[in-house]
Amino acid sequence: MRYVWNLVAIASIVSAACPYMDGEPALKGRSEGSNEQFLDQFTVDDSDSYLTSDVGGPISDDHSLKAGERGPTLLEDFIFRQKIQHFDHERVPERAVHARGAGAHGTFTSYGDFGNITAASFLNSTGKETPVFIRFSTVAGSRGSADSVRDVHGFAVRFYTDEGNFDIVGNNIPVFFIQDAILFPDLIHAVKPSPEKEIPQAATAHDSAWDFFSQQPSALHTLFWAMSGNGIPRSYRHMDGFGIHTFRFVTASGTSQFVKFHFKTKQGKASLVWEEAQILAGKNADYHRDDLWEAIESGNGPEWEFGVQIFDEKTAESFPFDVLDPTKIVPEELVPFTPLGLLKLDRNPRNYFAETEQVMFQPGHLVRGVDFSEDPLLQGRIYSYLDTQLNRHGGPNFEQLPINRPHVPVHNNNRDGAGQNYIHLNTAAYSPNTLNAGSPKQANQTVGNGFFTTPGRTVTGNLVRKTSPTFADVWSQTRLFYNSLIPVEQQFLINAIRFETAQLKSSIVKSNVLIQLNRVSHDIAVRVAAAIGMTAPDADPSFYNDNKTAFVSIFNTTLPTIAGFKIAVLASVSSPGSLTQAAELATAFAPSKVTVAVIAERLVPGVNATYSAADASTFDGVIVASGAESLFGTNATASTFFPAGRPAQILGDAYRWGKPVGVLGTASGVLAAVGVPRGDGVYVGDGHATGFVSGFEGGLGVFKFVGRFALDS
Ligand code: HDE
Repeated sequence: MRYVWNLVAIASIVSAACPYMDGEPALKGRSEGSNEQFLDQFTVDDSDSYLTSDVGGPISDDHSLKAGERGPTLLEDFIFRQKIQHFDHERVPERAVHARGAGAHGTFTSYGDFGNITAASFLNSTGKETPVFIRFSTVAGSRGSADSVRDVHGFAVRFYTDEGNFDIVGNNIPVFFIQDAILFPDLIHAVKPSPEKEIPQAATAHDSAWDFFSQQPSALHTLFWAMSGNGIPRSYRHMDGFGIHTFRFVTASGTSQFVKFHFKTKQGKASLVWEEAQILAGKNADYHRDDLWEAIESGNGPEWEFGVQIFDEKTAESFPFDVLDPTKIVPEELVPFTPLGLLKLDRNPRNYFAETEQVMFQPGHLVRGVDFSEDPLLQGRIYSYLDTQLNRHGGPNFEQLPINRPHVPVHNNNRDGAGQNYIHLNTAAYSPNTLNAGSPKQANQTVGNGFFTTPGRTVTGNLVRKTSPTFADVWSQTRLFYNSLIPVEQQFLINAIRFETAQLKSSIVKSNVLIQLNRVSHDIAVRVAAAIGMTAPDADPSFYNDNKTAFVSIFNTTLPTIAGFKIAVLASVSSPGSLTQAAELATAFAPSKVTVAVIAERLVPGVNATYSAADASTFDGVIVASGAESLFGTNATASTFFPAGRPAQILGDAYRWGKPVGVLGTASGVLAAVGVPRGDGVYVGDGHATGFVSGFEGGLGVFKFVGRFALDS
């Protein structure tokens, strides 16, 4: 038997767990290593080992202990009881929101020494590296729901800094639905499936959600972002992250400024279209999870530039909105983005449960140099995460789980509780004490590099249950967002609202929705009303503005990289030439890190997937190889290997969903057969792939050919 916790690992666990050992804490400086190195000490390697009981003795567990071969199982069978009991307790409560997600490890590298704006140590020198773990998620769906549902997406980042863990528990949308944390249960009850039927899963296309949105119009701005492409990103790699709330950066000497945290994707922002996203939810419910995993495994780990919008409190007073209101962005025209460093994900978790499921982020995981603002949504979150995590873990020691442990020693007087990992040696577990020479000592701004609240941060006021009047205008920025989209994005947004509201049963809710939409734009209200058999209210220009901001549109840019994209080459086993050409295409696309999946009737060497399994929604572009044309059009050979018309459907869907499509050599005739007109994003090549590939790569960078989508006239 070999239970592979090697001695070195055990020694480091002991020293990690015993922060009161003689001399320097053993883990000091470990944050310079990767998360992988840190987590190595907790891994279990079962290779070449015998099965053991939970307490280490070798056993066999493939039969229960019975009284006779046909007799009942005996109570004395501790092996049976241990195995079944552990299984019975395998699940922990899923997250109350953001249950569905995927995570990965990486590194943050600071661009410089930013001591002039923050005392945060992970930003105090050029090139300083800090391990990170990110978890992406959707909000409303259960743990097993599909990745490509329309939703706000979680973007939670943990920095394992050398002064403790710092979490930015953000989203991919820079604003939130409500302005006061006390409304969160109301929002989530309205959005989650109906209590009696538990329908629909992971969707807001139902009455209670829109009832809440129209009664609580602070929701409009976020709702508009969610109904736009931001609600259905191409992947986790293709979205930005935002801290949403205003926070403070504080320098070591105590001067502070407001900051908004941003993570800007280096892959470019990209979005699916709605029908594609819906079909994808059935064809590959794990699409985003897969994409992230594959990108990292193939060395194309995603990157984000981390930075802030930084401004002093006096400047904030000059803005026409309140920066404490989480339904507002600070347009980058008012305060530009200051880049601080680069975040790169480069390692997948080794155990989903231990790492991704057990990671517990908290807005209250702060480090020296960062402070809260008075945003009432943020204030409530500081409580909620700790509380819900106690429920998920069943006790207060979840911070000791490997994925949650800081990479620096923990010294405090918190003791005991279920699952206590540490063997505390200090018997004077209180402060002040003399019996342990006063340790652990209080640390603050001047002593011990301690966390400190911004000096001079003041609040005054009567006790009230009210929203600040400075939070009242919830329509102007919703319109600002809409104005800033290109026409096709506006159309997608309107179509999304049409799709959702057409499923509402209550005409009162529908007319309340129109009242609110009309306060954003009469045009939107009219266009939605037309789809749901209602009449829009009269225009109310007192609400309207023509302002625009850059940086919010998704569809008007070309992606800076296509690495990690996947294209399908449609081939046929009855045309060996088409398979050869598919293989040549795979080689030709390899330098740009685009993967080619060869699709054919059945699996033979060189074929990656069958027509019955493949779907356009899972590819970023589709090419028909020369020789595969017999599978298309009215004379297509019937096959028992795939549903009738599937090859043509893959090509046609790819075109309808705005993707680049291509045909080579004798396959060029399939365009007409499938009804795909020649035009932007349709690439026609000769029998060889030469010259064709670079054009197609350009098409992948365009990503969506927006001219193919209809606009309301
Ligand atoms: Fe959360 N949120 N939230 N939220 N949130 C949780 O904490 C909550 C809000 C966000 O990948 C829960 O550990 C309240 C805004 C993310 O593990 C819970 C309010 C933003 C994640 C909770 C908000 C977020 C959560 C459930 C209103 C963007 C997933 C499990 C005041 C800035 C983190 C958990 C992960 C998770 C409460 C609003 C982002 C219930 C009360 C605004 C990314 O505590």
